Amino acid sequence: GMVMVVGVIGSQAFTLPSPWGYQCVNNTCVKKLADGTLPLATLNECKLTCGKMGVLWPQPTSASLGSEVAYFLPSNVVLQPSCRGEACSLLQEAFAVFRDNLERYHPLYSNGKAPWMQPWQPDASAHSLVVKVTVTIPEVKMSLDTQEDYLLEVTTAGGVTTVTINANTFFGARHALETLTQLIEYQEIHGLLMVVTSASVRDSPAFSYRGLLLDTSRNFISVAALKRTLDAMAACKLNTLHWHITDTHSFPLYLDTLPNMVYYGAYSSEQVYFPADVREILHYAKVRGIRVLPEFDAPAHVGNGWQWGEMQGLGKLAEPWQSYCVEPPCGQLNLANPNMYSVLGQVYKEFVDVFGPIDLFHYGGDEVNLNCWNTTDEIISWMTRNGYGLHADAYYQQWSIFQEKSHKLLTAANKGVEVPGILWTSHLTEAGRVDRFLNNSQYIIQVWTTGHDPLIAELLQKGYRLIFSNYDAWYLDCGFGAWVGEGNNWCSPYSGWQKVYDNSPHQMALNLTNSTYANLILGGEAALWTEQVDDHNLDAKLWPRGAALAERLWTNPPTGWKQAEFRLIHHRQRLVKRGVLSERIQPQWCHQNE
Ligand code: CP6
Repeated sequence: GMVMVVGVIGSQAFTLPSPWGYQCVNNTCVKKLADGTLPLATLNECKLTCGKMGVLWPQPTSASLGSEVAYFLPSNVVLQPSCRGEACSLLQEAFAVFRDNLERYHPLYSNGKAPWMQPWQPDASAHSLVVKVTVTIPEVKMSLDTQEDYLLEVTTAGGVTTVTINANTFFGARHALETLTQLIEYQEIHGLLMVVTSASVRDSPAFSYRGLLLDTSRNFISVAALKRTLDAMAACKLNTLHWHITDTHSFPLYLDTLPNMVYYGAYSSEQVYFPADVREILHYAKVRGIRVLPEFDAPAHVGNGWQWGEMQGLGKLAEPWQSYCVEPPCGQLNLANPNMYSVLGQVYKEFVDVFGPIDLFHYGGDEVNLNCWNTTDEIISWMTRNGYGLHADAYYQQWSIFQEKSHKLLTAANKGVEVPGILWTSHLTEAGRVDRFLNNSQYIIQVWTTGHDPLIAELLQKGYRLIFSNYDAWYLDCGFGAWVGEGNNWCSPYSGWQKVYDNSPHQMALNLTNSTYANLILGGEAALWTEQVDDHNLDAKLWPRGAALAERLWTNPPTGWKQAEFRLIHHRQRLVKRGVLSERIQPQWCHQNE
């Protein structure tokens, strides 16, 4: 094709093909080669960013953006904080993350300076960005009542663009920095970053619980991959990483006083989270506005890790496994083992030591299979000896007592401080049974089962708070049985990002969420069960679908996926720039031609 010589680096001439030479001027790509100096882009490359300032995700409550931009370098950004206590130190850290993200958007930092790039214009590169942040509350604790709202104003005068952020909490301020990141783009014309010169954003989330579940038992997920997940969650203002840390398959958490758990339960000595790893993850998450919610799933979904000494005799490895559990290997805690509760209490103590002090805990409590208990001789004779009977409800009653005891043990482990516990929907929470088997509306119920209309109405009437994770919309894995070789060989249900986006907690709560019940709907969570996932495909499973969830839970717009598609395509590029291997949504052509 036709080429022309456009410049020299050192002694080496380089050439660019002639279609290059586009610049973004007034939000349009125009060909500009007149003066023979460059920056240059192809038309396609120019279109990637031109006219795309202020594409926000999740969409704020209200935003008005000016149409002018100012140019600056990442090094010309300063923070002017007004805060007290822990909020101040975290703000400094969050600001460093913000700066780091800007640098990732800038090719000088990621790729080195492109040879054809124009020298920075001193006036433009000297333009500075002053970020004034006011946080009123000094304490930094993410709870279900944490105020995450913020105000963000951008004004420009005399070569200085001033960003004013006001928030009650560190978390609100951090979200504002995330929004600010989205008011900044890299502009090839100058090799500088550009920021909108005027903006006003008022923002607060529709739901206080906006979660992602990650299972690290079926397959191990590395600390690096967990951090990458937190980076992406932060970009989307998701605030809860629900860590389904253990299950029947493996026990990857090292407990100081119960090292047998990983000796028997970890897949390998490499696939272990040590307390220092957990603390690092907790802090990394906090700086990014995320609470890490630990789950210790029991009395079902236990197994590997518990086979030692006094804990032997749990579970049921009889065949066919389908008679004893939903997924092999089967395992449930042995209610008749006198050592079980003392070990369980110690497990809670260790969880609280590394995660604590905790203010929210997930007990699991799903998918108990009575056959596992009522075919185990030791348990049958214990039931008989104690006069409990052997009918199904007698076993449910013992499970219910197990749950009550678990709650007491956890409270004791948490130095007597009682915290709300989350339970999956199960036989204990069923319509018409919840009074008998649970009867404590302090529990928060995570609804993963669907099609139980009477259940949701009853739970709301009885004052239970709910988190929605309906498997037909918000499970990010492959659904029932896809991992069992002899079972399904299809991936169903599979939710595309559009389906994730178009479902809402209000719909999932059967639109019962009028003024009476609205405050009982805490939010929602997408679940990634990892039977078929590890570090290598984690990002593609989570993103961009996790981003679709995030806008549903933060903004809860009345509109559907079609209206969101263009913005999501753009937001996906931001995730990629943060090192997240998100799936693509459309050919790049679609990104350019909006
Ligand atoms: N593991 C645990 C699972 C599931 C649940 N709990 C699950 C159930 C059905 C589907 C996908 C996942 N693998 N501990 C249910 C809450 Cl379709």
